[in-house]
Amino acid sequence: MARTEKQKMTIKVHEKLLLTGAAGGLGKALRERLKANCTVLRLSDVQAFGEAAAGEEVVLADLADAAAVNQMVAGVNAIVHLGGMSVEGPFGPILQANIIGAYNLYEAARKHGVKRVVFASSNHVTGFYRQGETITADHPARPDGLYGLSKAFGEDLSRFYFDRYGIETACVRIGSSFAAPKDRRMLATWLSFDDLHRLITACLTTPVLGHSIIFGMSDNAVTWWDNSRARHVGYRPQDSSDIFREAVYARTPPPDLTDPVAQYQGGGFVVAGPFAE
Ligand code: NAI
Ligand code: 15L
Repeated sequence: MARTEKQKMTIKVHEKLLLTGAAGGLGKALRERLKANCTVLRLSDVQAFGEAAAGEEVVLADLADAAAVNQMVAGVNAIVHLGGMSVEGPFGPILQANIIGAYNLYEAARKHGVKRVVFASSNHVTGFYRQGETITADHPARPDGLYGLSKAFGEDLSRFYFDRYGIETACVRIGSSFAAPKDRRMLATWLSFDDLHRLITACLTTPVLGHSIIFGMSDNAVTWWDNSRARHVGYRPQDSSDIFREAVYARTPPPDLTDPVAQYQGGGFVVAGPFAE
């Protein structure tokens, strides 16, 4: 009998799941949703975010602190890694949280025998492709800043840990995951919270994940990304930005096509910085 998407979202293949970045926007959106994917959800962040509820554990850890990350990972079966700097900024914090932090996370996964990771990469790994282009996971990275570069490092790092140690990773190049698209660009890049959860569930449950790069987007009519290289993941988006199109057009001016912000997929990130350290 064919499984429905709703049934599929309730499959628990992991006893204990670690969610990093739990205090952030997406961490908060996923906290309740991910309880369906495990028996115990371990939540972690560098900032305090309250007590553990039933079925939860809370472990505060700075990703840049290898010993703390090692403890954070001990005893989990899989990791959804959202923690880190999530926008363009000075190199110091990006280096600590996203580059050293990613290394610490994969070293801890290796030591503790964790075999599957969902890594929150970003569309800013390929932000310097033009908005009129459609790219696949096979297109070379064209990061649009230090933040995008740090995510490209995370993707390469995870590929190394797959090739060398067999740790499977889905690098989810999240587009724009918010309650609703904020501007015209996000009509192409939007990923609903429910589709994000569907995508993570697919990555956690597909029999063979390997090392996969997948663009994190809903079923938007306008898109710059082709996910055909990731069919084995089994992600079927069920939301679309299309229902927001009219309202977004009504409240935003037409794009200035001479402006790099409107020319490139990364939008405002392609002109952000440099920042003082
Ligand atoms: P956010 O900035 O709201 O949350 C990130 C969390 O990481 C924060 O709670 C922060 O305290 C934590 N963090 C930062 N440095 C840390 C460190 N050194 N150690 C431990 N924790 C640390 O970001 P958001 O929107 O929730 O995004 C989550 C992840 O998804 C990020 O990795 C981001 O780069 C990625 N992403 C998000 C997109 C979106 O549209 N929301 C788009 C593309 C990627
Ligand atoms: C990202 O990588 C950021 O984490 C998020 O805050 C958004 O700005 C998103 O990209 C985007 O490109 O809209």
